[in-house]
Amino acid sequence: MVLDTFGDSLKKVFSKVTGYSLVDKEKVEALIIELQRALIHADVDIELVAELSERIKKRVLKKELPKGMTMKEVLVKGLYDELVWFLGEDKATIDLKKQKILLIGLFGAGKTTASGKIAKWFQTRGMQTGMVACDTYRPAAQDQLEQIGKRISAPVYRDGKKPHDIAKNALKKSKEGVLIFDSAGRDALDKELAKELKDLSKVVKPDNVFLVIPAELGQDAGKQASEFTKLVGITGIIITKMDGTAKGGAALAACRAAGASVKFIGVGEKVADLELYDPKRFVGRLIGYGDLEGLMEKAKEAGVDEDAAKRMLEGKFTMDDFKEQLKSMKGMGSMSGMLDMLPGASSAIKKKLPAGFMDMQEGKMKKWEHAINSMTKKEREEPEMINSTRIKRISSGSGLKLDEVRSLMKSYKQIKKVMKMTKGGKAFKRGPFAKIAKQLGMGV
Ligand SMILES: Nc1nc2c(ncn2[C@@H]2O[C@H](COP(=O)(O)OP(=O)(O)OP(=O)(O)O)[C@@H](O)[C@H]2O)c(=O)[nH]1
Ligand SMILES: [Mg+2]
Repeated sequence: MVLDTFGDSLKKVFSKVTGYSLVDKEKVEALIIELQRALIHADVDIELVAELSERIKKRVLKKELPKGMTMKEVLVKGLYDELVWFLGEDKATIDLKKQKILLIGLFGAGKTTASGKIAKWFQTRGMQTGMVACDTYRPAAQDQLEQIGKRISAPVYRDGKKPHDIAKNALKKSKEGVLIFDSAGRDALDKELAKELKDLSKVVKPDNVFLVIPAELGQDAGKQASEFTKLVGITGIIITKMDGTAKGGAALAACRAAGASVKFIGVGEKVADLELYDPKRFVGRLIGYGDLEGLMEKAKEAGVDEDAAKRMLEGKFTMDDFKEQLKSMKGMGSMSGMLDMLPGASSAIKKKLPAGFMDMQEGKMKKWEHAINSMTKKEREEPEMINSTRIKRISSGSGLKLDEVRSLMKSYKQIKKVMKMTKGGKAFKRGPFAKIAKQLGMGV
């Protein structure tokens, strides 16, 4: 299936990984292949894709996992962090001080539009801003800038014949703290354009030279960034038209790889459609999560408690494990998730579960949790010791009827039996359960 956008395919990769119960080496490798496909489809340079894959593998497939983290959590965090790194790592910053900004780039990149957007950006941060129309190459260019100036109430300077004359006059006349110089484009960075920009730069002495690149350039953005850096020098990049292409991610990654920092992204045609570039925010938006915390929560929800899985494999199933299962069932059937990992669980074993267990009502679950909380530590660890006297005490301690505590005990025993059925059986030698056992260092 061909996916429409980079974001859609990344969302698919992340929703797959957050949905996993347990993660093993094979799953990590399969997932990286899927990510590679998504990146290459979005025009990311193959070498960069390989580099990113290696970084993720190195981080996730380590012998020792960070303390307190499951492999799945390491994978989710690793994917997120490495993608952020891939797309630029740090949030861009722009000093809110008096400055001259020169915008350069090829034909139609979005320079004139970006001039207005940046002017607006500084205005909304309380700074007076003017624009200078240095594009004498395209006939209507100065009128275009003047119209934008009118819309945002910013003066536009255009007196003079040659670009550097216009710049000189503007520098004499203007009083605004921030001056933005719009320059002419060409089909390519030829000698003529390079000379024009150098001359302009000599007069303006800009604090910032921003190269404007349209996102649809994809991986070629990197080449352009290097070329301009070499011939005229830049202090940052503005990637425009991020709203209209799936190649924006590729353009961002290519710029980072070329050592250039992306300062702004243009996300529409209007003057307000400009954002200071923040890779974390960008990745968050691509994968549909505001932040890493939200993503990790989601990953935990569908995950399996590896300690509990280990105890299950050892045939142990305490009242605390039972309580954990009850809790996670509230979130969305992790009990069935766990049982799904047991071969044959779907039919034979599930039939042996207490009636209605898989879709137990919240009210009953809460009551059972209260009852378990009323048990002593020893009772929770060895529920077999709970006799009728203890049941009476638990009942009065938790406010449950005697019958309700008895039904809890009955369900617990039935489930424990199911857990035991898997131990020593075929389940251990083949199928996904065996894989989990191996991953937990308990291979048989
Ligand atoms: N969708 C979208 N369109 C944009 C964006 N930025 C610019 N455009 C459009 O791209 C076209 C070219 O923009 P300009 O600002 O004129 O580009 P330029 O680099 O000044 O072009 P030249 O002066 O001819 O070299 C215009 O139609 C803009 O409306 C953006 O972020 N999103
Ligand atoms: Mg222009």
